[in-house]
Amino acid sequence: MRILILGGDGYLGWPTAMRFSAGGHEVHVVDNYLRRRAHEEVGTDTLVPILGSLPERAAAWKEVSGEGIGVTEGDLVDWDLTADLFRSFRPEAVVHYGEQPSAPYSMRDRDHAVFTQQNNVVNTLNVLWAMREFAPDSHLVKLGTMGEYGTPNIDIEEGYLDIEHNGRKETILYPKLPGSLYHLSKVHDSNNIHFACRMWGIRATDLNQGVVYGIETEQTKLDDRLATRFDYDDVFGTALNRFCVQAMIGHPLTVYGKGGQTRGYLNILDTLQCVELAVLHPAERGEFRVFNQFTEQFSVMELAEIVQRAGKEHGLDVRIEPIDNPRIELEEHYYNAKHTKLLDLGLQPHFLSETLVESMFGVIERHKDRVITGAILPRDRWGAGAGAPSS
Ligand code: NAD
Ligand code: USQ
Repeated sequence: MRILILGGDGYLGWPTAMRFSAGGHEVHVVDNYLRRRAHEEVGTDTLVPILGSLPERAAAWKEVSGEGIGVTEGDLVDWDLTADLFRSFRPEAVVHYGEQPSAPYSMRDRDHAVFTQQNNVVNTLNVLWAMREFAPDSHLVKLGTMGEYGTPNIDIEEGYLDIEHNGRKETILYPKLPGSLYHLSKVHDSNNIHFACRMWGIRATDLNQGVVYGIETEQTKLDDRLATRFDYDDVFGTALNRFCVQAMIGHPLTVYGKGGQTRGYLNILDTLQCVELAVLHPAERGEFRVFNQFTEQFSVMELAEIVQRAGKEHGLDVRIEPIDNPRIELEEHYYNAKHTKLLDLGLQPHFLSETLVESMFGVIERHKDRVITGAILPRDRWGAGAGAPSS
């Protein structure tokens, strides 16, 4: 299959590209290195070193595997670039990771909020338009987020909700109550994609993904030059990845507030598996399919305790020291999100265990001299917060 991977230089995009390439698909990646520039801007860097550009990464992959990955270095907000890309490559599947993915970055100030929404919403709109014009039968597999739903006081369904109102029934898109302007950009994307499916018959799968953890995949392990980025900082690092690095350098685990914030989590190996399942089982013409992509739910405090126990096994003395929550979010809430559709397609989950955390410690230990300690504690706050609910 011809597979176009948008955001192919990222944490998830690069290992996805190698996995599809290893599976015999024709793969082309696009990236404008926004993520690398944003790290420079906030004074942080990936813990695990990565090669300097996509052409270098593709050359290393060719050397190791014998397979080619095509590369375009450019911005999907640029319509001419996006149009040329779709016209020439004519993808059968489009895997869209290419957005600004950090909630704290989007909440820094007005400029970062506007940038995040413009970058994410406009580039996705360009992609939809390019599909309509140049690849109308292709299938969009778009990375959305579980955070689109927020933390409602009822069960979270997979995309849609059946309602009865004044005696009549309807199926509607599940109501969204996201907690950051980044998460909200994903809601806008979902609405635009739904529109494109209804109006133009685009095929789309919105993968509402939980928080990802993990460092290695089958292909990244083949050679140090094939590593993917691994971030632990306050702006781009995600909870479990951060806690593992903190444990390794002897920093108390930064549980925000009461630590009751519950989210869906998944291993990077399962991200790759889920995206592959979605690509190999495309949506119908005009269908807007939504899958909740995670394998387990944890509260932040539960995650911290798992890391603490794994640390003990590894000979580390790990302390948990809750700090003021820089975000405005509920710290104790109901959370029960459905996630059966990917399992129905054949997902074989890799569950979180202390052994797995210990294996992450191994990689982190090799690179711990690279940790920038000034980038551990949160620097961005959600705003004035006066009167804002925190529990
Ligand atoms: P990432 O930042 O490492 O990857 C995204 C890539 O897209 C980056 O390399 C970036 O340079 C590129 N990009 C951004 N805007 C672009 C543009 N306008 N043109 C071209 N390239 C552009 O992030 P990630 O962690 O790999 O996440 C990938 C996707 O999955 C994102 O859409 C994110 O919102 C979503 N997601 C991630 C997680 C997670 O825990 N990592 C969880 C749920 C959803
Ligand atoms: N948290 C802490 N301590 C930390 C870091 C985070 O307690 O040191 C808490 C946060 O307050 C939040 C939870 O852990 O309640 C998750 O935070 P996170 O930074 O790991 O994840 P989040 O900001 O939600 O964003 C990440 C990715 C984003 C993706 C999202 C999936 O960066 O791209 O969309 O996970 S989800 O959370 O399901 O929306």
